[in-house]
Amino acid sequence: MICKNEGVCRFVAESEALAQPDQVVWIDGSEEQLEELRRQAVATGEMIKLNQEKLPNCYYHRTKVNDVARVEGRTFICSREKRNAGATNNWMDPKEAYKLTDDIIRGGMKGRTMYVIPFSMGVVGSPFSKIGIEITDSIYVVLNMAIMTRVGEKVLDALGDSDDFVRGLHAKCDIDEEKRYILQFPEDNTIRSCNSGYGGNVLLGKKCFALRIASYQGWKQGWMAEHMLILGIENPQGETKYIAAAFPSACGKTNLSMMIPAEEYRKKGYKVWTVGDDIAWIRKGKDGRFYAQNPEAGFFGVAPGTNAKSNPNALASTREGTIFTNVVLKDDGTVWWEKLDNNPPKGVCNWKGEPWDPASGEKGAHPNSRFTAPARNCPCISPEWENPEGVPLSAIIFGGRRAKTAPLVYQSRDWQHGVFVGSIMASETTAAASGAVGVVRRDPMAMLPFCGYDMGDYFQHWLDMGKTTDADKLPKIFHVNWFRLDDDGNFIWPGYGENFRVLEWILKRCENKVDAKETPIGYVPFEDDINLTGLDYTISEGHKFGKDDLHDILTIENKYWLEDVANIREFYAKIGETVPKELRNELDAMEERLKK
Ligand code: GTP
Ligand code: SPV
Ligand code: MN
Repeated sequence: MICKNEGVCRFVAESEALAQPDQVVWIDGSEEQLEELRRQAVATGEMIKLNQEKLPNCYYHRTKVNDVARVEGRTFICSREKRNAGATNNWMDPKEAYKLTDDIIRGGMKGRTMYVIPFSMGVVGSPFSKIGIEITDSIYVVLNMAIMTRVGEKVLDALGDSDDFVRGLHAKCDIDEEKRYILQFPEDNTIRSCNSGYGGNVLLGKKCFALRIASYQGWKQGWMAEHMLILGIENPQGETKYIAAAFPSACGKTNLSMMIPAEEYRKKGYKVWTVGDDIAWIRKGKDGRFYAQNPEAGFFGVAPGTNAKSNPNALASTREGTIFTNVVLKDDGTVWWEKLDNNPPKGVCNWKGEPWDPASGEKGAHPNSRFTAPARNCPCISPEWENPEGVPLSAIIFGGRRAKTAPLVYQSRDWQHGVFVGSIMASETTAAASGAVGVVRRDPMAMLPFCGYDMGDYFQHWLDMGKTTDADKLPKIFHVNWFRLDDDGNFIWPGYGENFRVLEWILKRCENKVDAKETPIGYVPFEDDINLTGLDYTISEGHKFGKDDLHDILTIENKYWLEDVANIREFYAKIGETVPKELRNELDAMEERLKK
């Protein structure tokens, strides 16, 4: 492969001079080259080839035990001015950041091969796609990037002699967590990542580019990069409406994007189509509506909990050409994780590669173990998923994991109030990032770890996108919570395919086909408007889900919400001066309504 792009050549030459690999290999995107890399990775033990009859072209990988999730504490926005990273991001001066990582990466690829991956976020050649070059010394990264993005020579052809590409440099170094850094330089279109080999830290097209860098680009260029799934809902008449939804990591995006509607709806002929499961790039179309595009080409999904009942489409997506990371490897060369089925394998190793006794109570698969599966494998992939224009959005849904407080669903009063609803999102932390699990934290628009600039400016950008659009063209904004718990810690709402009952209400609201109850926080369904026909769910022994439970999870407890108001004030104060006045007013107004 010959590189004709001066900027790319310079970036590769500089990276080579710094990291000093034994050789440089350009990823051309051919199956032969990828196959040769798989062979090498198997030879060194980096990957294990799985049972090729049961899981054709599937591989297994274990990360280092200290390297199993995103590291938010070691992730930095390196803008020239600290103010532009904002109070919710770690900030490092770019000069200092380059120097720091120069010193860590220098000579770090000695004895290793440096791979150069030209990749496209979005369909190659689409005017809305963006190109990156990821340099890495990890075959695992190359093979994952080849699933998650479009890679190879065709990307360089599409780039031509343009300088508009993201420069990503990843070096494994020694996987030393004390020297692990995930650095974004939004003003330089540059990413640096060292001392990790875990997904979100090293597949630089994903969170680092498609969210942190792209959110900054979107702010400057008038579009949005969001941590959202995109799905299409086809009704029995064959019309499809699209929805995007932002939930924090491990809060149900992949599941919702691939859901199979409850039996009641399937019978009638409703279908759900997946456009994307994690990231949406949203632009205003020629007709003034918002269009969402999935910049990725694969799913990097949470394995535990995925099964033939909860998410058969995700499971089907992983049956070919998939890489499994940190799950349990079985003797027959297949894989297992918690809740895949009720038969934990005996006499096998856990995700760490240590002998594991399922009866010990210890988990076999890491809670953040993942599959990397090609999107095209998904049985319900939308025929529109590679439409370069994206799909028009009828609704945007925000959601979090809240044991209490947030009701099953509510609708915002209008766009501005909807932005407020997104800005006050909160969720219990999960295993997708290192640190404590189950702590409620504010996570606006599910972007707390992914916004590449000041959070207040980001809110303003959301408001501006609305102000410059006709109100009737704007997606309606909702909030959902599938995760309300009873006093014994059981999920009250059945979730998964039954969430379709809520989606139905949302679409009806978008089409003005159903009334709603006004509450201090927004519009909540009248209980009779959530269809419970055919719902058969046992919350706990002897307690089936019924009308009373629906009543509970639709009830707004002013006491809890007033506690939340105090917490939101603190959060806004932390973000600082840049929180738009409109949102502060919304907060005051909500408090007033709650006190009445
Ligand atoms: P990231 O890939 O980290 O961004 O996660 P995600 O938002 O795609 O979450 P995912 O769909 O993988 O779900 C994470 C966990 O939430 C899994 O254990 C699911 O089983 C569980 N989950 C998803 N949807 C529901 C639901 O409707 N109800 C309940 N109770 N659990 C759910
Ligand atoms: C998330 O944590 O939101 C993920 C997984 O989607 S990672 O790619 O690791 O960020
Ligand atoms: Mn995610």
